[in-house]
Amino acid sequence: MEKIHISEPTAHNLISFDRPNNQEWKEVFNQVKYQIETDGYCVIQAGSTDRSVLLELAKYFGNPQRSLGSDEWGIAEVSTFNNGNKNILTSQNQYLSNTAQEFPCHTDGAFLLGIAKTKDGRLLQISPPKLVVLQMVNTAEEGGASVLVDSQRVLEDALDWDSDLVKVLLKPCVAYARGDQLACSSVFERISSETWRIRWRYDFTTLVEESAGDAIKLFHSKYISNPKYQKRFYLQPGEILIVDNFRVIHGREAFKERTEKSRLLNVVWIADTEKFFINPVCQLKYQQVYDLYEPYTNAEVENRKPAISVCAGIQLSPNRQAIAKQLLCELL
Ligand SMILES: O=C(O)CCC(=O)C(=O)O
Ligand SMILES: [Fe+2]
Repeated sequence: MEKIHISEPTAHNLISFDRPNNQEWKEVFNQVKYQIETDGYCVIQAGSTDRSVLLELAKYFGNPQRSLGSDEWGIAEVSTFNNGNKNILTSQNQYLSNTAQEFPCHTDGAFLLGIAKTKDGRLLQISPPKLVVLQMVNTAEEGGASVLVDSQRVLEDALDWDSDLVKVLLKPCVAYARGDQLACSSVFERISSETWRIRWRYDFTTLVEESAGDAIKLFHSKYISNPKYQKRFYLQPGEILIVDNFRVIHGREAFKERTEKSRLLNVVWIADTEKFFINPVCQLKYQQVYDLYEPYTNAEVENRKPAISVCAGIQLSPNRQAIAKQLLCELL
């Protein structure tokens, strides 16, 4: 049995394990939790590209959330060969993940804000996943590096230098639209008294109020696409990247395929804490819109492991926290 260790600081936070026993799993997962809460992401060297390893690991962190592109377990394949969801979105080229083009930094599920009916008849809020777990199976011949931007660092600097810009980013002036999904939101949103989160895409799905267009462009050019905030690294086969989807935005560079096999990642979303809705006058009726969100309800999980609860989202230092709260008040 290999000893579990966190390697010397490399391009990324690498934690390795080799089929640990129960006690060691616990130790590994506490390290993983610590890394995600400190840096917003971590990379685990799993030594296997097996889907079962990904699912096994993902289940520790919460409920896998299905999506239009996933299977019943919540695994979505990211590859240029993936036409698993031969629906209208694929034919309209709405899935950047399944091309060899650059996929600009984004949070997954940015366009999600809805309600679905669960199997037991309850109304579940559908929103972006809390964690995104990506398992590299086959690398590209060239390119395809992962790109991460920690929006906590970005927000800290923007609060120090560009408070007028942050004010726009706290306003509900953006929308992300894809197919029949549309989420109207702010870029940064307060999710608890001390925690914030980002929702971000900057491509054909992004819509912004006319008056805020310049601010969003500035935010992208000065912060998100500034190399100072970007971490780039190549995931190796068997490595699993876990990203706090409320804090770290991720993307990948364009790539060139190998002739013999295409680049392939398996991706699992871990759902946010469940939130249910009721009809206060007890007159619940079927609504078509629930069906649109049904594909995003949680996967059924067998042999659930005790969950490791990771605190996701952006945490600010007390003085910046106070500035952000003040800016939010000024919007009202
Ligand atoms: O291809 C990658 O490395 C990442 C893909 C991705 O971010 C996505 O499919 O949402
Ligand atoms: Fe993604």
